[in-house]
Amino acid sequence: LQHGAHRIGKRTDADMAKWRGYGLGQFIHWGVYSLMGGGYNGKNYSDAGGAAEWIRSWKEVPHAVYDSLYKAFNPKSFNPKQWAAMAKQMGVKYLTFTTKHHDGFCLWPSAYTDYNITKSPYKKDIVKEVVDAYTEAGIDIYLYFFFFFWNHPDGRYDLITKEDSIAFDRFKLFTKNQLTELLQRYPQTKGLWFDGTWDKSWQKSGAFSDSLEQHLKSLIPGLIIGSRLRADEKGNRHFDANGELMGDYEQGWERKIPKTYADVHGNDWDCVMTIPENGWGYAEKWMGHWKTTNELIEMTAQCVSLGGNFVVNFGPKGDGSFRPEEIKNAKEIGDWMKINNQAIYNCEYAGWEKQDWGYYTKKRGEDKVYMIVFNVPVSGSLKIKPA
Ligand code: FHN
Repeated sequence: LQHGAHRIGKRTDADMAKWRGYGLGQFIHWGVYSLMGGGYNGKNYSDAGGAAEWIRSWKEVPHAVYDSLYKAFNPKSFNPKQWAAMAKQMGVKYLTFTTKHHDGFCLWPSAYTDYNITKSPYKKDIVKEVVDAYTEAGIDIYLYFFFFFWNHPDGRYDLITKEDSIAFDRFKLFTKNQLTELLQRYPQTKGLWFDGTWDKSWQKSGAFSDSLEQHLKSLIPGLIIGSRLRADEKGNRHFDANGELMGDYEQGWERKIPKTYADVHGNDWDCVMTIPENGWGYAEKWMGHWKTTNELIEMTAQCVSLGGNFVVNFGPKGDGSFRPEEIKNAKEIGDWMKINNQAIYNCEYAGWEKQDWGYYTKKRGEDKVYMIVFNVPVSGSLKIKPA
């Protein structure tokens, strides 16, 4: 394969070693969709099973209404230092932040489209404010970037005609320019978290995705990019035609956690998780069951026990404030992490047989195994079965 995996096995450099030691991260989905809170005209998109950040695709919402939301985007309660302080107290080591989602609205002053933050009443560079505040708090920054989006004239779901390919070539150049711009404007960026690369047009762009990855890594040596960016020349994503991971870690675990260590095939990976059952942007009405703090802590332990990182998503409101449930979760997770973070940070799969009472984690590079106990047996005794 010319555009398959260029490395077999894990990265061994210091930047990636730091990434695999994070344990706990924060995802933030924030954009003009946050102004709608998942509802329109008294109805909730979540009642129709829709994720709040996808509300523009809901038949109830006229595109003209959605596409003018930016004119009202002026988050009076947005305080990036407070966001970073909440994340710091929670114990997260990295943030993945949406620079642009499916609607294409850029939270930074992009030179490549007018559909950006400078055209809103807020005007200021939100990406810079978030990057600076979190970097100052000692939390590493990963920028989320959605590839395909609804309102770009050169976007194509598939490449059927010659005209499609000519237009999509323009779209690919636009994409490369925006990504170059992001890394040049925010050189503190440790990695990029790509999304929206599932369309046929992208599956047919394996060579471009390969050259783009190499270009981006030339701008920031050590840059970390997961498996959602690349396609190989046969249209395979995440894993190439030889079954090898294309990317520095597997990005397939979204709202689900591997059952066993075998499920991760020895790769680095992270799990990104919503607090409600689905929905990443702010929704006034959350979908289904909302995870308790204990459930989120157990998921953190479960992911680290299988060698991955756990990333909890927060969806700030259009005014920049958080839901009380999210503030409570962050505080309580932080209280737990303050006491127990040694069993999370820089830990890995211990290789011992999993027991019902909870999870083992092992300190990387040391002969130290932690038992994170969630279910104390009636017998009161904890069975240990070292390998
Ligand atoms: O469609 C998006 C969704 O809105 C959200 O951004 C998640 C986050 O991982 N990714 C896509 C769904 O897989």
